[in-house]
Amino acid sequence: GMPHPKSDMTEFREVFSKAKHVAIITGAGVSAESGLPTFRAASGHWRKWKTQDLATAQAFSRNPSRVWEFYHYWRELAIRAEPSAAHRAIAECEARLSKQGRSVVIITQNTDELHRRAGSRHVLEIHGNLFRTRCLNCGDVETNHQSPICTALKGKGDPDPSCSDANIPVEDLPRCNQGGCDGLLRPDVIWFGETLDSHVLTKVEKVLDACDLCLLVGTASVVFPAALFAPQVAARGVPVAEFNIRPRAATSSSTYHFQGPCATTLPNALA
Ligand code: BJW
Ligand code: ZN
Repeated sequence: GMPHPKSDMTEFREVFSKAKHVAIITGAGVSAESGLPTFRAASGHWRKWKTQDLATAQAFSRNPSRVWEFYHYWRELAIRAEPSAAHRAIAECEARLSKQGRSVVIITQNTDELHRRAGSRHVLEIHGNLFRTRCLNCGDVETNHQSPICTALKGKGDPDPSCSDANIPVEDLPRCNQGGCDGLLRPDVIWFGETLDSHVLTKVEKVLDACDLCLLVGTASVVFPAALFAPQVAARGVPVAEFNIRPRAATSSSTYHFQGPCATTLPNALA
């Protein structure tokens, strides 16, 4: 069977000190200590729905107002949040290693921009970005940090299960302002059933193929294709170090597992 992952920090730091190309795969757990709820925890529910009920094109076409309320809530949370000690440790590690001719690339499933705001330079956002919109009519993609993104969403998006839908008329939801298009905008994130951007995936493949150390931070590793990235690296015999509050999984392909909040474990590991 699979060997159990080790939790030997001294040995990890030895491996880390020799690594030239570090790939860091992150998930919602890295933003948990910035106050953003993770997806698969009880706190990850919005009203009476799970992410799987809201983060789909079907949900959006059935009820764009509800889905926009959900994303408005997320955007407001993310705008107010500050990068955690985990984001900062990753950014400082990249800055330090790059001066030594070593590379760090962050492959994040998060859409909250907190890695960039912490100062990380090489970030591949595989599930898109909360602060970009895409027009359903003309396909135009825009960066948008306006909050609220439209007047009708002001004060909406309360996650409490007792809250009812705002039922915003579709013409009052975010609309495209490209030369008279006026198409309905959607958040430029990757929903279930949608394929990841092939240009981003090509870059991810290069990073995974080139890395000689991989960190897996704060992700449940249940969403595909991201769940395959660390096992793919491990299959080449490259060490994978997992940082998660949950206990190590018997099925884990990681070489190292450091249990605990990553805002505590990472700064120590990457110092
Ligand atoms: C801490 C911590 C602390 C907490 N310190 N740790 C069956 C088999 C294979 C595939 C499929 C299947 N059925 C369906 C699929 C496909 C589907 C999929 O994988 N579904 C699974 C649920 C089974 N995947 C897709 O649809 C993807 N596309 C695709 O596959 O295209 C090809 C295709 C097309 C058509 C049909 C089939 C295939 C696209 C997936 C897009 C996911 N998008 C979301 C929403 C993004 C927008 C938004 O932000 O709203 O991305 S879903 C959501 O999950 C979000 C996240 O990025 C993603 C990953 O979650 P993450 O980061 O792992 O968070 P959590 O909450 O799950 O875990 C947090 C972890 O942190 C936990 O482990 C905690 O313990 C830990 N933690 N605090 C350290 N302080
Ligand atoms: Zn348009």
